[in-house]
Amino acid sequence: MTEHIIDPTIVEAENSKREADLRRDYESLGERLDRRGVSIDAIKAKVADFNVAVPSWGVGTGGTRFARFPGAGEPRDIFDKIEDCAVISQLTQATHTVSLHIPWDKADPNRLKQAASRFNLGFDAMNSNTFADAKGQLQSYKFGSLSASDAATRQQAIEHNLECIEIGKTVGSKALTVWIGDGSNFPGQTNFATQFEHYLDAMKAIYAELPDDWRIYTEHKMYEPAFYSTVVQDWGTNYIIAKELGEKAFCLVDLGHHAPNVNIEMIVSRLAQFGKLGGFHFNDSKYGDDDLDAGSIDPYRLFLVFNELVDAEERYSDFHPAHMLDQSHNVTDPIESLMLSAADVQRAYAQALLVDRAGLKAAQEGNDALGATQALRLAYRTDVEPILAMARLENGGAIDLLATYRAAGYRQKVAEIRPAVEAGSSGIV
Ligand code: LRH
Ligand code: MN
Ligand code: MN
Repeated sequence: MTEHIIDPTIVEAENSKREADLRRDYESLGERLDRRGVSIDAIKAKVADFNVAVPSWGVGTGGTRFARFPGAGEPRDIFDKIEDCAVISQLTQATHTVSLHIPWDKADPNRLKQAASRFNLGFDAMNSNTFADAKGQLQSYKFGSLSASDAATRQQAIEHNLECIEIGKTVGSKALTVWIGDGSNFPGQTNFATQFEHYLDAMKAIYAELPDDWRIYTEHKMYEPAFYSTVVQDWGTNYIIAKELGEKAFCLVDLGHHAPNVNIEMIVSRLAQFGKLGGFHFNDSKYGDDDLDAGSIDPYRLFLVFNELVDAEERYSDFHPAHMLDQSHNVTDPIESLMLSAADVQRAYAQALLVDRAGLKAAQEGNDALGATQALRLAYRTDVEPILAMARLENGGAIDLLATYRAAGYRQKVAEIRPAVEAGSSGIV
């Protein structure tokens, strides 16, 4: 039986305050959608099926390279993190998996599995970390990892990724995500071709050990921590990598890893068209890899990404990209941010499902630019909150995420058990 961290009677009490209004709102939205030939229940079923993974590192308070301001009741270790993830999953009913980052979450894999199964949580992709040095490691990643000029450093980075696969096998993961910070800070510091050759050779060694039913995701990022050049800098390089590695290799799109104003939804379409779209790290940004909450800055862009995903869902068979949040919460309670972000990702999906695809196609074929874009706007402007809330209610989640979480007083309770963390340390994640 699934254990619940938030007392279900609190969730029920909060829901009962809102249920009658929700039912009226759902019915009235249902009527309006019906006029557009859309079944609200069909949309709700798809939304209820939607899962977005929570990154273990997201439940800790984030920081910048300048400072980190700890919050109350921060998780002490991965087991506390799993409990925080269980709260998010219980209330949203949209986040049934957790993504681990090694070595940050290193623990006995069997204990990890047990801890998660108490709450009916599974494990999403394993994330390796060769962008920082782990305690006691022999070679430093200061000048790169999988693409380093030093062969022993590359070998160490390969072995770390293989260790992540081993841990993942025990916990029941089916994917490895590789993001490296390798690059250079000065023109001439490295040879682009040699560096990329080293990277590809190292990735091939990792790929050779990937189980047959696994996927490997490579995540590109334009810059940071390297500021002049980055080895896996954009979707073009990422696509080359996936092609070079083979059919279990896919590209991962983190929404914050692109040049400003890049048309991300078009990248999504291209990768999907050529069978190499692996999945997403959802977040939002104003300037760079800001890791702000999904949908908080440019919700229309998130919708446009989902518009491409729904299009691809209809176009291609065997299309099932992985969804994960990848955010840093510096000024909010991470659980609150992650719950609302999961709902915002679901919202974009629901809105994209409302697009009149036949009408859009007709407008596109008739070169009716305004008619086509209006089809998107109409879907985007529909308030789908009753659909999301009803899906949560029917699955035992909370109609009002924030109010229910706050009413349960979870953060205050864990703050009594988990010791306060001293301010002063910085941390980019
Ligand atoms: C890199 C990144 C990558 C890491 C995470 C902590 O910026 O997006 O996904 O694993 O942040
Ligand atoms: Mn990411
Ligand atoms: Mn990032």
